[in-house]
Amino acid sequence: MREMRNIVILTGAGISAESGIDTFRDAGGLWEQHRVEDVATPEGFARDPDLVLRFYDMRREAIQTKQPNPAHEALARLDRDWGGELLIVTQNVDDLHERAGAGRVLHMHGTHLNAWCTACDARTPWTGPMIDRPSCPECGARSLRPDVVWFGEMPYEMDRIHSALRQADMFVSIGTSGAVYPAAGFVQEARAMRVRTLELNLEASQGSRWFHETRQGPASQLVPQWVDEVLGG
Ligand code: BJW
Repeated sequence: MREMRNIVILTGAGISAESGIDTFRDAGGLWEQHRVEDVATPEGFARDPDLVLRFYDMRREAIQTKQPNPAHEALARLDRDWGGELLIVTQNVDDLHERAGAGRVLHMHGTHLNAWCTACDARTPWTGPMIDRPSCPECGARSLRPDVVWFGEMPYEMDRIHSALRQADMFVSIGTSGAVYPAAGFVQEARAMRVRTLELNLEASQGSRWFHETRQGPASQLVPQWVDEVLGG
């Protein structure tokens, strides 16, 4: 096995589940309560913007009441203490990695806490509601939408992610179902470059068979254990 210097971590909704944030595809998850086509596509937004803005206003308000859990804290500790390269690629639109103290974080599906103006393309930090069509602080247009990536839209910073995967010695996937591309394909991309791969998830995911090693259990237990192993050498 090659020496481990560069680590790429992919996180999904499962890492925030124990902080009280709903996942998408688990029993009782967001997609049981809402139709994906209605709330997570540009077409749904064009059809019924009020429905979509209310859905995101509710979630934006909720995440601000949640706290990072031991899994976020362990990754923040890894970020602080790991001397090699590290990139935490999160599909999550919450800010719990950052609030736990992690700095090397990339939000490939955007963030709840930004507004994106479709008139002038500005991104502005945003914690309040959008349902009343507030003006863009940059250009004044009432054209704000949540700065999140919907189905059919291109995830953010894909070049940076591919480049990190090419240079990685280890790829670790935490709390994601492996149902959504391109993130679901990162493990195969890593395998093609002979990168060691590890999955930490509550249960078998759609992508489990691609990983060299899979461990099953809650992220709040598995992630601190794995970080201890890595930092302990
Ligand atoms: C725990 C736990 C605990 C629970 N501890 N674990 C056919 C084939 C291949 C691809 C496609 C296709 N048709 C269409 C596509 C592309 C499409 C896609 O993948 N569709 C699939 C449904 C098949 N992808 C896209 O459109 C993407 N863009 C794209 O491909 O661009 C290229 C392109 C563009 C234009 C033209 C041509 C090409 C964009 C995807 C955007 C996804 N957006 C969302 C919403 C973001 C905003 C929001 O939050 O509302 O992102 S959907 C939703 O799913 C969200 C998540 O980030 C994403 C992934 O979900 P995640 O994180 O995996 O959550 P869950 O709930 O699925 O899983 C949770 C897991 O945690 C479970 O496994 C649990 O067991 C586990 N767990 N508790 C540890 N305590």
